[in-house]
Amino acid sequence: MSLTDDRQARIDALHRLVRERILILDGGMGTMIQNLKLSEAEYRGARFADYHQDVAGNNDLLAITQPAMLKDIYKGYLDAGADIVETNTFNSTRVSMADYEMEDLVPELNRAAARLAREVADEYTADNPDKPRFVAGVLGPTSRTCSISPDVNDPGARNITFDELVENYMEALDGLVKGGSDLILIETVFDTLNAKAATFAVQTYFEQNGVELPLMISGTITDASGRTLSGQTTEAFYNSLAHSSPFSMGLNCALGAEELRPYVQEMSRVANCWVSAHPNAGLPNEFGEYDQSPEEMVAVVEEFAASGLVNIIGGCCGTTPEHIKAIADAVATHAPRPLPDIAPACRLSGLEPFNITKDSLFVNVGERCNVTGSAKFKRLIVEEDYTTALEVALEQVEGGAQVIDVNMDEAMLDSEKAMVRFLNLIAGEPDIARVPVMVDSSKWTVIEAGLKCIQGKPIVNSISLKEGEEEFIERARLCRKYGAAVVVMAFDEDGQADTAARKKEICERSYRVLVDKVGFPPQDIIFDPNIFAIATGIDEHNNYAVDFIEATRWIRENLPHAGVSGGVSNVSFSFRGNNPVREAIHSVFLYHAIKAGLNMGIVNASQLAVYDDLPEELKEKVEDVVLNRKDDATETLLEIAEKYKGDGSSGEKKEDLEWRSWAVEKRIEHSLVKGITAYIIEDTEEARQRADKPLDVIEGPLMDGMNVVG
Ligand code: THG
Repeated sequence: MSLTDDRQARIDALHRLVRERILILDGGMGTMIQNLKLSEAEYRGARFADYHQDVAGNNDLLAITQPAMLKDIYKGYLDAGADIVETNTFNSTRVSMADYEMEDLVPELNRAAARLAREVADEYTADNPDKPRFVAGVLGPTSRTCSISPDVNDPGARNITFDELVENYMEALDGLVKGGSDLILIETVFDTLNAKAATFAVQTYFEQNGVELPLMISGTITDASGRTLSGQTTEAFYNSLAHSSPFSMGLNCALGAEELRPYVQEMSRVANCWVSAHPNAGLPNEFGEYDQSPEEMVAVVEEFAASGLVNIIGGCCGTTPEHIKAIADAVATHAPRPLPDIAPACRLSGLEPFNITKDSLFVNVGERCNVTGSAKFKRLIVEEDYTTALEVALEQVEGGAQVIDVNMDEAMLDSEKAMVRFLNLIAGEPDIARVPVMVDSSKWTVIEAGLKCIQGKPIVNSISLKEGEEEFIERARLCRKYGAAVVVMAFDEDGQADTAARKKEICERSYRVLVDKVGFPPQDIIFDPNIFAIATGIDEHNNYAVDFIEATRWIRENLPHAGVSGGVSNVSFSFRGNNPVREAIHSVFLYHAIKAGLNMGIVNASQLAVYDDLPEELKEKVEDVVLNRKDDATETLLEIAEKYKGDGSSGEKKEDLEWRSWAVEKRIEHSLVKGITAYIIEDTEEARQRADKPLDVIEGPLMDGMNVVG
């Protein structure tokens, strides 16, 4: 398929016009149809007069049974000044049409709805070629949610899968495109995973058919919580979908313009594309009706334009041609929002955004939800004790993990199933789901199954050149389509890189393939130049940490915007059973690697020792090992290691309360560094008693403590 010349010309005009002025979207369709108070017979029309079930309320059916009525609504909006009309296809997907047993009508409904909008738009364009009118083919949210459980007793349950949604959207898209849509509008998104499936379908459809239409995405902030129904903030929502390179992102429905404003402002601040808003006519009254007048609405909406927040504006529920006319007239004199200058950064999300910018501190990725890295976690998953397994995730987030790694690679498990189950359960725990996930597996099928469960922007751990360039490219493309950042291992057809030279060579080659051939954004690439165990007794291993650190420095200096990560606990494997020494090795290793540019690491987040707190002797001997400074470094460390062993399990160390005898400032610092909350009230109160004013406590000991944490 290729676009006709006039459709391509319209798309070109759209790209030009959006820079010149604020574009006007039409207003409410559902509420306009409701106002017509159509009878069952009118919904049915002649064609479905004998249909076996009631169809009143199936608004999308009107594209077939009452096209003239829909055309009149469009004419109202086009007369009011709308540049873009939306197809009446909010529910024209198989899952939604199942309510009326009309699944098989889906192709026809989409095509008919788009054609109808096209006809009216073309009439207006023909009358006034200086004001071309556009048709946005609408993909609605469907009646199912891909990341929310329909069953209160089982938060991990789902009544639709990502693949089913992709199929639904592909079918609808075909009708929308063939019917003549100029743009695709994924709107009223209340579950971002549904929208990710829609963008996946859009991209697949474009690839398969050799077409490309501008894509608009519009989310819905459900209520005053400022979140989508599936729990994301506006910026998290943006981060989850930015990979689809949309023409615009914005918000619609649920709220009136006034309530929507803070979120439109947030979108305007973060979006590297045009911004749209189509709010409701206020909040519904006690009868569920919208009664905000055009004058009232325009007073708020004009300020959006005056403040430079929007590029495309229209209305949703309760808005009428009068509202749209008032809005179009009011915003005509205001300049459109210019595209902001947004620095490239790895912008991840869970329920909340997590941006890794050039000023970010080291990012802790929690390692404990790993069946090969934790005997306890493995037991919980094998025994299907997911409730306790979730606690492992929560403890890490509370202990400072900013991302959580999830790995289910274990021969005894159905890894795909365990990955899906665990990720679906996490999605229902806001205290865990607020952070992004790192999907860790050596099997691509497990990674892909995981990606289909994540509404945020995750990290894939990992891809590499191990199986050659072709497979690497294919997987990188898929990661991009699912909207994930990637960890790229320093691994190629000849094996894992161990020397600094091999690490650099493979990372550079990987970078060039990703950036030049795949078009992968470099800020979404995180290299892992392999952290191997040191002090193993094998001489060839002695320089592993140095090689890693050197490669890290080179990557950060030579491969712009890419990050570097690694599995930190690997480095100390040879001291298994002696946690204090392992933690000292991690601490020293991180101290030097972070200085060289390591900006992320898979770590035991709640057990990171502070470099400055290490006993001098231990620090020196560990440093000899990590930096490979002395031939007998390993032997010397082994000799002193026993002394520091303690009971070997620092995770369950008996509480040592010696620090309670310290000065109050030192106690507060200790609590902050260790994340101890038990004494914070009494300690800050003591500090307050000694201070002149309460603010001095914050600016004094609390900030001093935070600086040590930093
Ligand atoms: N790079 C990338 N991903 C990775 C690794 C890497 N994922 C897995 C691993 N390496 C990082 N995760 C861990 C997790 C736990 C341990 C080490 C690395 C670990 N566990 C203890 C042990 O095995 O002795 C604890 C065992 C227990 O509690 O039962 O050391 O390098 N991209």
